[in-house]
Amino acid sequence: MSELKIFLNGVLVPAKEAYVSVFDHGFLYGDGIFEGIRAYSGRIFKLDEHLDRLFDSAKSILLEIPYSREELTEQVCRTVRENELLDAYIRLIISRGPGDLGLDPTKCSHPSVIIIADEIALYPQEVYRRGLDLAAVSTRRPATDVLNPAIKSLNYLNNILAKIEANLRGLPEVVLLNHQGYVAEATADNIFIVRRGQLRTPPANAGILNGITRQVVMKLASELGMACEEENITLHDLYTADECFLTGTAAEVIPAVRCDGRTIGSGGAGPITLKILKAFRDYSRSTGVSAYKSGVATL
Ligand code: PXG
Repeated sequence: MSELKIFLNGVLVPAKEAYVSVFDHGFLYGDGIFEGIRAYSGRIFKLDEHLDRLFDSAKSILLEIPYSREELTEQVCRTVRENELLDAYIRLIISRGPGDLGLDPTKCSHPSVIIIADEIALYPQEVYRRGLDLAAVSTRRPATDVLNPAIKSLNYLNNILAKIEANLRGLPEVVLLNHQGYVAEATADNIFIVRRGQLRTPPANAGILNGITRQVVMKLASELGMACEEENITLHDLYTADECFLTGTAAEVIPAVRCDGRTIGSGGAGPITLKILKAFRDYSRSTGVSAYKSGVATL
């Protein structure tokens, strides 16, 4: 494949020339925000919802995105198009931009805007049949009044610390509790359990990122006639659930069959999980903003 082109502050540049300054506060302090978005067959899934969350994250950290929603939509499409991608993972990043060596964000007058569209690395298909083995780790999600996980910021050290625990245990994913000790989410995925036919997921304010996949799954479940409660989940609830699955842009809907040595339900991908996974796959491949129908980029 030809070299990737990266959108960098208004220009598509070859990947080997796509650099930001060492004074960028995204690099110095993790001061910035991002979205991870997926395209299926050239159509960008839930782009509006991702842009809603991006603009909310920006507002929360008092970062002014130097493009309108319409311009960002067009530039995301253009980046996919120019790289001739159909199934893609898109990373949209807005950092505070270059400043000085102090923390003060007002010294950064030009946010850096980056769009990377590339092929996507997926979990092997057999994991969707066999299911994940999880563990609850000691790293907690920060309390919403400390660093709200609802902000999709470039500061992912909390999640990375949990990922390090996962790596040390040889596990692909782990569960983080929130500051109250309830189950919050995985390192880059939300969590659902099923008990007696009912779905349950932690509430959006329980110290989680309110995932777009999570929201789609809740809607699909209700359309399938399944109730989904947003309610606190304890580790006991997780261990004794009939089924468990994780949701996220990359993973979609992935079964989890063990946690901390406890077998969840039958120990295999459960029937409700598989029904939701199928509904999600059908839906995600039948909707989205076409990257190939947009007009000429106008920046
Ligand atoms: N929780 C966290 C902490 C996340 O970062 C999700 C849940 C799921 O949200 P969506 O909107 O995708 O359903 C995320 C997002 C990757 C990667 O490379 C994925 C995320 C974040 C960073 C990297 O797979 N997931």
